[in-house]
Amino acid sequence: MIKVTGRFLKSVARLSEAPRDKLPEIAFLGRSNVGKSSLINSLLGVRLARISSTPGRTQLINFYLVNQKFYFVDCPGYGFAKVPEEVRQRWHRLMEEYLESREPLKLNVLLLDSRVAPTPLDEIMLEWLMAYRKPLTLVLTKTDKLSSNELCEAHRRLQRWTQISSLIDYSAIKHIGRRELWREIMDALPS
Ligand SMILES: Nc1nc2c(ncn2[C@@H]2O[C@H](COP(=O)(O)OP(=O)(O)OP(=O)(O)O)[C@@H](O)[C@H]2O)c(=O)[nH]1
Ligand SMILES: [Mg+2]
Repeated sequence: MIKVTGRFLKSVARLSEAPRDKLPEIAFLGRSNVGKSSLINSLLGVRLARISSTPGRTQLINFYLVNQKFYFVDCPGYGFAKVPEEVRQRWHRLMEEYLESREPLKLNVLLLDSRVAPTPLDEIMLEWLMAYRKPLTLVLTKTDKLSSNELCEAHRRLQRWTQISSLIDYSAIKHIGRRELWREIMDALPS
């Protein structure tokens, strides 16, 4: 088990409010309810990030300081139908600016729900992330809900969808994939 300490630092609505200490950042992205906050809690071994059964709760970018050395960045989810247009546009501006220009950002972790096919918005997010050319890891979430056959099918679906080979099966409930994802994160951090 990797020993970690995490603490919530701040939530920001504008990039100008983000930490200025230049510590490396690992961003967790994906549609609302995909399991970003749960995954962060699983990685940290504590319930720091707020989890809710109501999608679209996290509208701000949340920074968690890990081991005093780097940040986990819990990004606001996309694809929540009930979000007003103005909020959607604000999300777009904030995330585009963050992903495009954030120098300390070292790794993007894109979460996809193992139970459903990637959505058109996942497709756009993937294209965005590939265009920014930062290291990228894909994570299939909630795999505890699938049988092994269903999980194989989810992998096949994803292989048809993207050539990206860095893919980790995760369960935030059973902590499956934790060690593997930590390895990717540690590899992405400057030594
Ligand atoms: N069975 C199972 N449920 C999960 C897992 N991860 C998350 N969930 C559930 O999925 C729901 C959404 O989880 P969150 O972690 O809040 O999702 P999120 O991506 O942070 O959502 P937003 O903040 O709204 O964007 C909650 O009810 C979680 O308990 C998992 O690995 N397995
Ligand atoms: Mg969340």
